[in-house]
Amino acid sequence: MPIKESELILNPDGSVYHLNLKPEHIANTIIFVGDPDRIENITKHFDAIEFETQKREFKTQTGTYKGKRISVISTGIGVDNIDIVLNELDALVNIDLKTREVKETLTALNIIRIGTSGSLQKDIPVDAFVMSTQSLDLVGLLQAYYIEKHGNSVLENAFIKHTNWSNKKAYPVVVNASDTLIKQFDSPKINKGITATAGGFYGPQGRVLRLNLSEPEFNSKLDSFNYNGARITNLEMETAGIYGLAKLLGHNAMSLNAIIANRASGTFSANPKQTVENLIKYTLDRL
Ligand code: R1P
Repeated sequence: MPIKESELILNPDGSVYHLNLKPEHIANTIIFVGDPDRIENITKHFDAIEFETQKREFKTQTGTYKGKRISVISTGIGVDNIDIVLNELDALVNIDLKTREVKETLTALNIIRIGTSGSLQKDIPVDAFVMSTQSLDLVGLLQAYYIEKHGNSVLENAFIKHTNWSNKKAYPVVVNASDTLIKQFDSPKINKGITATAGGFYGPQGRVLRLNLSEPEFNSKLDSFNYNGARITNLEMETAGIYGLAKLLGHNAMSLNAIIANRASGTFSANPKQTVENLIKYTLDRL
């Protein structure tokens, strides 16, 4: 059955609705960033750029780095955008946009996020890097999708017990990064841990400006969680959505975080741009 026009929306030129992309515009290796302005900081290292487009916060540049074809896409902020980006990228490779039928042979994309994030642990200071070996969905995006078996139920159960998780909140799903991409981007100088993905920047990450929190002790519950050495290293707003949807759709994903704030010590990087630049070079060196 062809997918209806209201469900898979295409622009008049045949590109997918939000990303403005056609299948020939993207590489199989894709770097995600949040901020559209971060794209040039990556592609300035490229041999050449062959294609560029932007609609809203979704900007794409595709080119080659040391001969390897790579697309860099900005996702904006939050897992609501990740839902759009992952579904539309998957449509570009796995749905025939002319017949609107799912292809018989599916393609797996390699997705690497280069993001900024706040550390929850004193020993992971500002300007450090964190590789998200797993991600914890605090938002509930994944609950819109049918999941036969959750990612890592032992960790999920341990987290629910440790935090005395209210069953009025979305179930906290834990999803693993791609083992292949973990190996490719690992090094002694990178920290590793569980990245928690929140549904907002202030209250949902325990920040208090003028509003009181419903659960003031939430961040200390996160940073004190430890299950056989597995601990929550950092908080941001996209990784669990990327890992969950990549897993469900059959893509490989891995997220690297430039730590620009340390929530445990209350500090912020003196030069966040340089930290992000360092992480970009770290990532490109291993591509
Ligand atoms: C919040 O300032 C934004 O920064 C972090 C968060 O996940 C959120 O998107 O990541 P990016 O710098 O990649 O956007």
